[in-house]
Amino acid sequence: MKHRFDEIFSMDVRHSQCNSGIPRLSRPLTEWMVIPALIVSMSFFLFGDSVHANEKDSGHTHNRADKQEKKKPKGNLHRIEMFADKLVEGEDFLAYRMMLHEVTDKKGNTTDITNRYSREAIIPGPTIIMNEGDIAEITLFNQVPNPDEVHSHENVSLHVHGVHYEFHSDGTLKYINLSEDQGATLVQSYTYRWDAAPGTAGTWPYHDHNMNTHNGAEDKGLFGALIVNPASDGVVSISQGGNSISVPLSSIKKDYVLYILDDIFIGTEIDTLTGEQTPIMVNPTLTATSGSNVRFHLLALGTNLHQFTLPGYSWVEPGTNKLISEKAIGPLEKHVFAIQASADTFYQDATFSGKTQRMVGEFNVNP
Ligand SMILES: [Cu+2]
Repeated sequence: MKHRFDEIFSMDVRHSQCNSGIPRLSRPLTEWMVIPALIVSMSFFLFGDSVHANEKDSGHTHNRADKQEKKKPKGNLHRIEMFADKLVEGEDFLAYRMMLHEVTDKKGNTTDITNRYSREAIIPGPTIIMNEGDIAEITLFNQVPNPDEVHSHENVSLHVHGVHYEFHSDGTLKYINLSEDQGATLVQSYTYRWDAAPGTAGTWPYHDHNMNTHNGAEDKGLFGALIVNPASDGVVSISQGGNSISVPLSSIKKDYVLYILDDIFIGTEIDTLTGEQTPIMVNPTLTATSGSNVRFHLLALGTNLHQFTLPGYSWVEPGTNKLISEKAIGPLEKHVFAIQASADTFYQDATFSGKTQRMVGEFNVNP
């Protein structure tokens, strides 16, 4: 089934429940953005002021990276440069593009892993993979052409869920955080520091929170995923012969990042051995080798409720030993699970609207 790119974002993916703009101040995010607004705004007044109290502003206010505490990572340091760009084939779509990703370990050895990523701007954006204990310094450049013609606000940003960061790395506008615009302009990049502190393992979305509106141009394609793997000796649960068993994280051969929009799946397939990331676009065919362990990362945007199924397979409900073969996923929810690939099937949204809109893709298992 072919899809024109401009069909992709026919629905509203406004991220209205996102409590962004909340200075989280290294507080772990344990729930998906459901902190009552009152507590949130109170915490801003309590903590927001203290952050700025000892700040002597030199007048240079845009790239605040220099003001952020340069905490040494327990694990690796990731130095990342990304562009926010126009999608090559899309009329009015925007997308993130990876320019540089270097990883420096504790011994000071640096590896350039930029070639793992697509050279183009892609939707979803590059999947950033860290381990618990790692820190990422991500500099974002604004390459969106003619912003005044298309967009009412010229800043573009990165706002992430799940990991820790200081106030300056929230990626929101002054309109929300009452202090500063935390995004890249056409002439000034902006650097964010993400701390994958202990307890932040999981799969998290990141997205723009500046362009078009104070909620950002997420509905134009500016979103992606961050995977934080457990620090060491990580295990994942898979079902085998009707039981839940633990297998080492290192046995996972493929990661599938699947964003569920209102009427399509769109994603990236990652070969965990080489790290290579392949954009797989709309309702993609996923591939696996028979007998290998593979992991699904489902992230929902939009406003619809979905019922994810993978006929012939069951998997472990996260945090339990229970096996399930379908999962209801609502807006802004996520679901991560692993299986052992054994037979061809398909994945789909089994709700009525998911079926009528043919939200289905193949899962091909090769010998
Ligand atoms: Cu958000």
